[in-house]
Amino acid sequence: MSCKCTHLWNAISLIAVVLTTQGFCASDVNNGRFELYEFNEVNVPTGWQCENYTDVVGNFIPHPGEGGFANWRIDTTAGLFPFEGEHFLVLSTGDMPEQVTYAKVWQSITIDACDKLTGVYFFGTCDYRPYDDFAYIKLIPPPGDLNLSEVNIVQISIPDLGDFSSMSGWKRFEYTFDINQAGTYNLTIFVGDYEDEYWDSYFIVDGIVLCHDPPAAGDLSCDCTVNFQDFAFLAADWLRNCNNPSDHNDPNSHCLLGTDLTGDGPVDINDLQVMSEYWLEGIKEE
Ligand SMILES: [Ca+2]
Ligand SMILES: [Ca+2]
Ligand SMILES: [Ca+2]
Repeated sequence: MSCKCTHLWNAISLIAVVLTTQGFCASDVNNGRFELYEFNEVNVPTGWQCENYTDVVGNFIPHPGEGGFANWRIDTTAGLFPFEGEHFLVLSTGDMPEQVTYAKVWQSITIDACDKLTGVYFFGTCDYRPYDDFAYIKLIPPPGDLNLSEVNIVQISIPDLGDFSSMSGWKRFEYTFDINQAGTYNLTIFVGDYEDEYWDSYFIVDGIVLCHDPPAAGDLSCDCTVNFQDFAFLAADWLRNCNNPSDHNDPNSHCLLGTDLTGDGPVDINDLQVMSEYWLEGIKEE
């Protein structure tokens, strides 16, 4: 092989390594932050397969044709803003009587043991009980894969909130996988009508990442590490009591992100102690 060819071969090998590395990275959540979208009739999120009403927006205000949002806990005039970046995903069950009773997005992801899936969600409804519209985030094994079981990450429905009501803001979720759960799944985000086809419910998500070697606690901002961004959430809630409904449901609190790390109610020195134990642990995922 001539010298020139050797250089060429080395270059091809390098490209192969890069492609292999990128192939590995592709097993992470693709556009889980919903910053990329296709301009269309609605803004379909790049990297996800979609069915029915899906939208990528920078601000969300409920817009029912019927039903109402009298008991929503956010300021429905200002609406909801992104948890991170400039955009997030909105799924809706749809409104007037129609064939459509659900919306969903999904993509294939590969999980390793000890990975942590984290992100934030918001659920709000213009419907009422007992028409218990519901939403979930699940990992669903591909058809025919009998070795893996479904993994429930988030489940919520109208009885969790009350009629014509919503959460008070973004709520953080996290799920750490064990070795028996390692494998390839469809990461599925879904909202559905229950019993009838009337009136909107909305399921809204942002900031979904799969963390490798994550800190065990303290990452409130869903970026796989613990730093001043997380401390800012905790400091803003200082001496609140997240077991107190008025704090828990205050749109200005971050209790839903888990600022009460010890789970005893107050956000205090004990929570700061937990955060400091994991300070700067984890690798920031891009
Ligand atoms: Ca975002
Ligand atoms: Ca963080
Ligand atoms: Ca606490």
